[in-house]
Amino acid sequence: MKKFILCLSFCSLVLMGCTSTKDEKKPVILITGGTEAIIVGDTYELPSVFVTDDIDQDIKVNISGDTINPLVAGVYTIYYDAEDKAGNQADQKSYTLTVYDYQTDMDILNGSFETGDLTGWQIESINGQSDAFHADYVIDESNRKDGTYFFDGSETDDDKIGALRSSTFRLGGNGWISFRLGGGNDIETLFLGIYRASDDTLVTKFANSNPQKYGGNEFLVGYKCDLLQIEGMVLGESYYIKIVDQKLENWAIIKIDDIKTFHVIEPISLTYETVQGQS
Ligand SMILES: [Ca+2]
Ligand SMILES: [Ca+2]
Ligand SMILES: [Ca+2]
Repeated sequence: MKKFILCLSFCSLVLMGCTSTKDEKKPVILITGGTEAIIVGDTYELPSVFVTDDIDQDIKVNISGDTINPLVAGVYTIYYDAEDKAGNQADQKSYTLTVYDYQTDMDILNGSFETGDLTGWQIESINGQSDAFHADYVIDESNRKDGTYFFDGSETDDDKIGALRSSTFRLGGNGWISFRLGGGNDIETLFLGIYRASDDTLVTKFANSNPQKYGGNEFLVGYKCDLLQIEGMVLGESYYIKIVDQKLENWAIIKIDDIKTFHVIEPISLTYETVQGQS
């Protein structure tokens, strides 16, 4: 009798073993890295692709989708599939590379003031005055700047007014803009405006909305905005930037640096905080 019981236990163990070796779990595909976006002609890296499975080793990855041509602008997507020996299919993964066209007129001239003067910029008058802006106010003092130089309106007095107009740019890339502003915060009288070139209409504007971020108005603060989320801003259309100072007292100056109107990936949040434009 004892032998019979032992045999039953052994047989059921074998049966349980058989059941647990049946492969019902699908493999898992992991992709890491890979360049997100480039300019036509740039190099890029494909992502690393790994497959893991509960039972099978060395599962092959099947690759399908687009053939990337970094010399032709476009959105390229590659798909990754895998199957274990039992026929379980992994969830499909994909990788997308966007190749952007770039022309020099997609960015403004001297947006970081690295010429050390106002090359590429035009001083304009407001009510016959333009004293808020002068090439001498492009300085190389210490600040939270980009490169060596930035424009510092505090080189003159609060009660000076005027405007500074950039070269025209054609909106391209992923549509993001980034810039650094310091000085006063007043969206009505002291701002960075974006104007449509065809009719000189103010489309959107930004103030130094977080002037205390680094402990005082004197420090430049980085901002970024997805212009394609703003009504009236479309890829391919031409715009220009105008820095306007109509403010007369109480931190009535503006500091500017690092204006970039062409990006292929979103500017990093560590340096540039996201802001919404105001109309
Ligand atoms: Ca499996
Ligand atoms: Ca600069
Ligand atoms: Ca002023």
